[in-house]
Amino acid sequence: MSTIRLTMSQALVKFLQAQYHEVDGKEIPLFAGMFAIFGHGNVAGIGEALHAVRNEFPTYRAHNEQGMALAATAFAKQNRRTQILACTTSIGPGAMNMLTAAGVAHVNRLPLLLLPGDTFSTRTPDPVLQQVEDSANPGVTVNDCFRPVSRYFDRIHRPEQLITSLPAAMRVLTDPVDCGPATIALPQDIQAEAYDYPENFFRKRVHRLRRPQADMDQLSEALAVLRSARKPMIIAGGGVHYAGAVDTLRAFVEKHHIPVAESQAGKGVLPWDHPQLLGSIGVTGTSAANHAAQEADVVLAIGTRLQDFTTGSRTVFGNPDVCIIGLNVAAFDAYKHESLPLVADAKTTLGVISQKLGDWQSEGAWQDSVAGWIADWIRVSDAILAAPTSHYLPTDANVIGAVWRNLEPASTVVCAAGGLPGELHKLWRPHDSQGYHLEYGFSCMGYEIAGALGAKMATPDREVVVMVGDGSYLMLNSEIATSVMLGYKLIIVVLDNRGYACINRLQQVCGGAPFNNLLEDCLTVEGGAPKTDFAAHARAMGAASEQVTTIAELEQAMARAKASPITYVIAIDTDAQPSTEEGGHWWDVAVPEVSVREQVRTAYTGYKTQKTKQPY
Ligand SMILES: Cc1ncc(C[n+]2csc(CCOP(=O)(O)OP(=O)(O)O)c2C)c(N)n1
Ligand SMILES: [Mg+2]
Repeated sequence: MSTIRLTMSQALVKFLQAQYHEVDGKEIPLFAGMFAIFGHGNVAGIGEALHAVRNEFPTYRAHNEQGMALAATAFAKQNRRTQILACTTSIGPGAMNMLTAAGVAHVNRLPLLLLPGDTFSTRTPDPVLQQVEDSANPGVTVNDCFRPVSRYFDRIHRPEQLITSLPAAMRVLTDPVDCGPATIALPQDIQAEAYDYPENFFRKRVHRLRRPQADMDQLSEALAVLRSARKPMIIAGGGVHYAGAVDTLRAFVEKHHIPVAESQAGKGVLPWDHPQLLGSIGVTGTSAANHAAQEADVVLAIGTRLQDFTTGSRTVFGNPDVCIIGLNVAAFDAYKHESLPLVADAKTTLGVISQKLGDWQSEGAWQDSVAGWIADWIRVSDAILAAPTSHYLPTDANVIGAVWRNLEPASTVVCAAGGLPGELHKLWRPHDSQGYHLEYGFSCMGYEIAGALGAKMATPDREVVVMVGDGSYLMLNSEIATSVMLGYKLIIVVLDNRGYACINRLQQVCGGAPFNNLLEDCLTVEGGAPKTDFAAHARAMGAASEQVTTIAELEQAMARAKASPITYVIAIDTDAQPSTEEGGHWWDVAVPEVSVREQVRTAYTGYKTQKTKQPY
């Protein structure tokens, strides 16, 4: 057996370079490079290995470990899990900064390879800088925090462990069911240790998407239910995108006339003006989708986790005899909500179902109702998105309308937290399947700008537009500097309503007093919190920027932003109070059972009434 003597770090990087993904018949590198913030615990080992291959395997220097790992997560989401950016950090705080991003990738089932440095395996110099000592368990390090948010976790105590560990990590990263973060903690002494690796370990490996076929019994049961359906609908989730089933779904609904509602992750499966598209469903749903859900007798839920926002905390379906068919590659999801499970790949299975259904279509009367609801919603949302005629403080919806009107079809909007995700879910109108990029599994503040960087790296030819609240911007904005440095141009629209407006609204719906959300309701020095100059802040990081006050000014600024070769930030003051009232659905947020506040007691009475609508 011929061998090659390499450090563990050199072997790791060489292995990553030998991984390929077959996508649409073409082989592309599985790893597009690595984000790295060096420090104690990775600069000497991994740092040296990355430098040696810097011309063929790019290393990207970010500004915040959470930011870079969020960018890597978004990169994988935007390219539909076909390519990955790995992330390496130093030990201690550098490693722990990636924890939140691991949670994001875990919830959203996105491939993310995390390579945090770790303390010495030999322990000879212990305790080292940044080592959290566990007095009872010397084997525990901060990297153990990654276990619950990783789909694969390992710590490399011997260089030869890579030979079994890395292929196992690749399985998780490329598997449609187990997909999520793989964390491989790398003690710094082992990173630098050499070993005679078999050459064969570095052979080219081509990964392909596994497409499990449906079980025959599950398939026949699902077909029987579908054929008996009078008022069927589909809920499309992110799995439709990840299975590459967008075209198949479109052909399916055009043939069988089944309307489609979308979860946050599913939005974009059909262009916004498709005649079968009901739009968003659930808490942030359109009136069309939620009407359909109230009446549907069969719901084909495809590639969705059926989280509470999608199902209105299990109350969006109004028909007591509704049957949900859970078409999902993950049995875990397919069996949720007492669904009839159909555990299989979405693309293949939709094709099979369509063939077996022949020319079966949903009932004409149902199709007519659906068409009416869709037309109503388009009329209503046209009015909401239209340019305002008076000069009041703009709303989120006004800004969304202006941004959308001024973009080319090949644009992607990115968002994650605040009031905007709900507004975008209802109102954004994607022209194609990559037009809408929402992280709403974790709804992680700070994902917006970092995630947009990752999305832009995945699809550099698209205009990537971030819509971000003042709260999320202030939480994590440092990857603006990375976007400028790397030449990945973003358009960032900051909606400054001076605080956590959506939580302020939620607080009051629950009977709470306005408290600690809007800056005016927070403890501050005399005179209140300072007004943040977002345009100046972004300029300080090298972006171009401007502040606008009206929607008309925003529309003009969008033209300058599109023409800008560098990241362009537009800040606009918005009204913290209104959100789109049309559409929407109840959401289960626990209200205090006893309180000195009358408003809370009233809210609790309403809450108890709503709770009775849940099945159990
Ligand atoms: C990391 C993180 N911390 C806290 C929250 C809870 N949270 C959700 S939205 C929000 C406020 C967001 O404020 P902003 O970005 O200004 O948007 P707005 O609500 O004003 O539209 C908070 C605190 C979260 N989703 N993520
Ligand atoms: Mg805000």
